[in-house]
Amino acid sequence: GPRRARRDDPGPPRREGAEVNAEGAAPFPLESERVPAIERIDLVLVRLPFVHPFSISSATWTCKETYLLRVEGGGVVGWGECVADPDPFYAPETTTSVRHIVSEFLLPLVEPGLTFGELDTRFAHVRGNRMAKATLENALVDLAAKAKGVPLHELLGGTRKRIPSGISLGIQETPADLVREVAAAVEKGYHRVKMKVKKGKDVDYVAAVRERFPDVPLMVDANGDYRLEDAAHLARLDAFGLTMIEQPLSYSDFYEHAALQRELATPLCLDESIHDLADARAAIALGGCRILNLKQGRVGGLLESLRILRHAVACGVPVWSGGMDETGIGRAVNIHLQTVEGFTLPGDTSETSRYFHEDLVDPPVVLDAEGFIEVPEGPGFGATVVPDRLERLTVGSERLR
Ligand code: OSB
Ligand code: MG
Repeated sequence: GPRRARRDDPGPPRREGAEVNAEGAAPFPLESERVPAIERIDLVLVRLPFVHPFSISSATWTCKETYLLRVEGGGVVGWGECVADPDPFYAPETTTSVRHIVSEFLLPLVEPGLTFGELDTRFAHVRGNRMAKATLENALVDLAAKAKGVPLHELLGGTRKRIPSGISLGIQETPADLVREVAAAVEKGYHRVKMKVKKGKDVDYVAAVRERFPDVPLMVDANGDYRLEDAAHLARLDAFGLTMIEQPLSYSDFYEHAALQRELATPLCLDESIHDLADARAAIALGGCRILNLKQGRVGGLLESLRILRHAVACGVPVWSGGMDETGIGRAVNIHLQTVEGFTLPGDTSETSRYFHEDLVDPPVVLDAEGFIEVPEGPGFGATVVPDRLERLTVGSERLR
């Protein structure tokens, strides 16, 4: 018969002896890296206009507005990009809540010399707020990598030299507009196309794309626009050979996704429902998450991402990296993470030129002739923040320490 993936929960990987972390599992190398000395910390609010407005079922964004956390120490500068938006239309956290949580609750927990494992334990006292945690963790991990003079992926144990690129297309005015966008993406060499859908802009749009591109790896993302009562309608998508349906139901639900999955042949993928390892374990065990969209900026950063990745791999659940329309800083972090074994599907990491005329960093992310992105080999996240661009795109900044 067909090979059946293991989706039952194997529990935390138990080990004996000295090489065991707080969960009783094999420690990740990142857990024993140390937070370097820090001389100065700044929070910088940036705003970058998008090349085109980006629409999902619950929001339209015309620019990327977010915080960058800048940490300076030992003659190097680490950067962390926040994935929260100014609004709570994708996730409950906002740029303002991130500023509050980072400055009032997380920063006071940071001490040079702590390991990232110890820092993570301290951060656990602050509930949720995983985007805030990722912002700070990313900046400190970047600083640690730069202090050692190694690329970020080295601290993660990543080995791939290039990663396959996928694209996420926003909701379009008409099916014809969407087909034009898909044609351009296929021409560019993207390894798979994701299209945003919502009620009333779904089956006809998918049908139009499939008619023109019968074989392109294709998926949809609803950002929670449907209800369980829409199961029969969503089952119409089974005819189109989609690789997955991402987040059809609520951002706060696992149970109904599991019920919906029983009505559909197409695998369901969860995005905004998954905030941490416990969520991933519950969603997978319930049967509502056959594929996992892992956004490191949404789950508290790189260490929690490695835990989620390990668990999903143990359950036979394919993982891919989502994106949050990041600037070159967050985009680079996502690229480094995707060098780790277990990312078996192309991510939502696209070329810089798709998002911005001008990014904060150099060099931009570009696709090679086969639709892959080369992994930067410089220290830390591996690109350079260009001072005059940063100055032009900054709308405010404050010194935190
Ligand atoms: O749901 O994956 C999503 C962008 C912003 C908020 C939510 C999502 C997205 C994307 C775009 O799909 C991913 C990217 O191109 O970075
Ligand atoms: Mg999504």
